[in-house]
Amino acid sequence: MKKTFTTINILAFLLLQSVSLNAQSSIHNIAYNKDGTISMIVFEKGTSKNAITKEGKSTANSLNNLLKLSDNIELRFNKTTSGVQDFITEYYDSYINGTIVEGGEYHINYKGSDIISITGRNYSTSDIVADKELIGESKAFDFAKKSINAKSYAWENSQNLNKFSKPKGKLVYIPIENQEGKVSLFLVYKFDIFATQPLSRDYVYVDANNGLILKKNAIIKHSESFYKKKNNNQSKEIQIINKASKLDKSREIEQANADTRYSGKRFIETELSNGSYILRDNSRGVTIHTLNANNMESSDFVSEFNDNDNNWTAEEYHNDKRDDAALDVHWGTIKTYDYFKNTFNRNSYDDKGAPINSYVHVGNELVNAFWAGDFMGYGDGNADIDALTSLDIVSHELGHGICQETANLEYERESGALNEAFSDIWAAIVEHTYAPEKNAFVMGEDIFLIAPYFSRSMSDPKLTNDPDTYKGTFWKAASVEDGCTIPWGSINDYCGVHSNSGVLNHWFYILVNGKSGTNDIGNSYNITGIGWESAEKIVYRLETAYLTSKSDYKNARDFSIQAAIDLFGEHSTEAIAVQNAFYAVGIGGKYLLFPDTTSPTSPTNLVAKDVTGDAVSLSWDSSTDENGIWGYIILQNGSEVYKTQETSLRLTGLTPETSYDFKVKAYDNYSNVSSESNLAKITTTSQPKACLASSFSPNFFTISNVKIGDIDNSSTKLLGYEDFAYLNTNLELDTEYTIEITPKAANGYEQSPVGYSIFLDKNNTGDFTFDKRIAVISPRGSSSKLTATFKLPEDTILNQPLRLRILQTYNGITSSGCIGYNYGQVEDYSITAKSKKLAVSDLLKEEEIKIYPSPVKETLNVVLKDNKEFNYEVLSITGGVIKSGISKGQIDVNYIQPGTYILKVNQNGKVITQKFIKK
Ligand SMILES: [Ca+2]
Ligand SMILES: [Ca+2]
Ligand SMILES: [Ca+2]
Ligand SMILES: [Ca+2]
Ligand SMILES: [Zn+2]
Repeated sequence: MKKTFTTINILAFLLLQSVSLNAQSSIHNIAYNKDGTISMIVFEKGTSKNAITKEGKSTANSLNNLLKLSDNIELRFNKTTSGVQDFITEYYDSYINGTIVEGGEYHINYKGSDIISITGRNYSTSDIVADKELIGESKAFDFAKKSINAKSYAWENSQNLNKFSKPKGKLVYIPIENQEGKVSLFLVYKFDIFATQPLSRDYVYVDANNGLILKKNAIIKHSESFYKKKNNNQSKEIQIINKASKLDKSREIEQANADTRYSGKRFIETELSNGSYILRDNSRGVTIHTLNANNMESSDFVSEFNDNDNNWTAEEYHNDKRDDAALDVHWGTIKTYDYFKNTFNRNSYDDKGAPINSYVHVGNELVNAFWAGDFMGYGDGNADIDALTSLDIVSHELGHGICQETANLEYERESGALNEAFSDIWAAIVEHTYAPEKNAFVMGEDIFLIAPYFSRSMSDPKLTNDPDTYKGTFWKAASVEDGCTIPWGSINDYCGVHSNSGVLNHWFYILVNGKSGTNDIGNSYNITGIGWESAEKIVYRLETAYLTSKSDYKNARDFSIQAAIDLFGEHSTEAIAVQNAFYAVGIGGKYLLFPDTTSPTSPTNLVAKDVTGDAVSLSWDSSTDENGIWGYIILQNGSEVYKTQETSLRLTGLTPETSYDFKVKAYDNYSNVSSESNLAKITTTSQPKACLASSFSPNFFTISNVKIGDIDNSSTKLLGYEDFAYLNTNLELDTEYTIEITPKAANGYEQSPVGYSIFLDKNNTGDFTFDKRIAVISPRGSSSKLTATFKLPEDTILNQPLRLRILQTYNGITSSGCIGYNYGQVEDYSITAKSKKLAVSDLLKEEEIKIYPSPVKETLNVVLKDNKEFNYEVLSITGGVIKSGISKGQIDVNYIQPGTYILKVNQNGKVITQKFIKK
């Protein structure tokens, strides 16, 4: 299923052809993203960083060569971070013509003067679909603000101490997923929109071309999924403005006793201020400050928690307001800070000593806690769930801050699930370190007063309906192809981030603790854990040195094995355990002591169908292998033409009226190839290859059903172009037809104007010029069925399948059927034109003809008044010609299947049709 990166030296060799001599001799191995681009290069041990850098500075040119980037992608140095030991990581960003490409980051890892590895992701200029700035920043801002639709915003609030000014839009490129493994770059304005009523903070991405909201990326990250917990109401008013405290070393620091709500008696550091003690700690070289948001009851709503004698007792604070929750937050924040400082010498979440401010009593019975970009907020909970301030929740939230400043995993889809998992993993580690009596491998056990008495389990994610196997039971749709179109917090939990995190959570549990069992995809395993200390080092290195914002589970697997190798050596117990624990959660092959040299079984039941002039659909039954299947190779007339990890595909680019042979082979996880499948043969039709047309971002609008003639076709895929040209209907000239189109819009886009242009390739040449447009539907909302009427053009070629193309386009119609554009979908069908119906005067009168018998078995008798020859056709009920010829009165129907037929008689230009039944 997945390829291990330790066994791909052949590919590494191919890559060397284009790399400078220095780097050539020094590449150890390479790993790939699902789309085939390079995700990681690992260098031979002892490779000097001068192999790709010059006097300490990376030369962009050599990086471009190594990573196979196109010339107009410029890698710019962003920052350096230091890890444990003498590891150093440099972060780079991609730019195209001076504009940053979000998600196009690379990390280069060094140890002393040696280069270890490069990881990252490439989006190339060939992916750009829209790079025109047409709307201007201020209009873009209006669209962004409208999309949030809040009552008030941080920059409008007089309390904000000038911290938030009206957000400025930044022009950036962002990749948008179209279908699995395929993305397009869009030029957008990016705004940081911080709403205070109701609370939300997102990066909002507005298409610079037309103002459509392409994407939101949550800056505020919650401990709980909104859609999972029913009784959670985010719409209540919340106002929080971070009043950041400045570090003032002159202040006096006191150690105090705190009777925490969930962790018993603990020591905290406080500060004497105006005669009483407050929850502010300046003793660590950063300010850790815990404040009271007062459920928004006071007008100056943020205040200090105060105590007169610095003995914060349960008698004083274990009250109905749950004030002691603040002591858990303060203590938990201090301990999380200490953990990262003591273990990794990390100074606050940003490693630059940023103050850590927390607000308790946020909202009214808010059943959530959150990280908001530079502070944290905690709700009081309700009757079922206590205040969300337990140690694991506090360290979870601060964990989001660390992720934000390092891997910065995008909070959606698989990267968002990794982001959530890192927070849970840090929560487990901090809890294990400072409160070993708690259950480190479950989240929220201190606060859940109702079953199952916790929110997530890392040892058994299935207890809360979360997956423990990649794409196994309870896996939530994460990709567009899987059905999660647009990531949306309240609708789909940003495509399953709080649920799919279960897979990495369970990986970490197995890595620490060990486990034996069989996962949802049938991998059986028996793993000895490596313990907390080694596991946490690997996790830290994975997050801070290797992962980038768009990384997915495959990347996490490949990179963490390398992180373990960096720390503990190749073939070390730790590196093997990392690989095997990923195998246990369904990602990649297991570590093998002796290489796998056995081929998979060959694929069976290869079927080729839905043939047009240039395309065919292939499907087959999957192969098996003791160590798992990586993918399949398609052979066309004996040559390899395509690779896929699926068991079906639509193959295009064929030549009309040509015979083809297809076969399929399987690869295992270790590059062993199976023998060939059965042969599937086809001959393509006469329809020529058509000009290209596609929407690049069908996430927003698609065509979900088309009815025309006998065709009634529903489709659900989010592809920019769907080829249904293998579906044909007969239409007659000079007859009015109705085409009915049912559109589908993503949530929130139902009212957006979408138009339709319908083209017919009436002379079968494969293009769709303006004169071939036969109908349009002007732009309108996408919530109901739409119709257009048309007649076939007089000069339409008769009696052969002709391509009919429907283009669904956002905010307009199109004069050409051969275009690529942003939003909507293109679908092709076929029609066969038939000669027009004759006028009544041209028809034979009924008394002029007699047909018998009906039902008929062998010979149909036709008696015409004038007893001469006539042309006839026997038609199926759908209009297909079964038989035709010239007769004087008798037609042999002996070999026709039983059923109802139409006899069409033409005598001297006069035509009549009559039904008959064949028994
Ligand atoms: Ca006291
Ligand atoms: Ca816990
Ligand atoms: Ca094998
Ligand atoms: Ca469709
Ligand atoms: Zn979270």
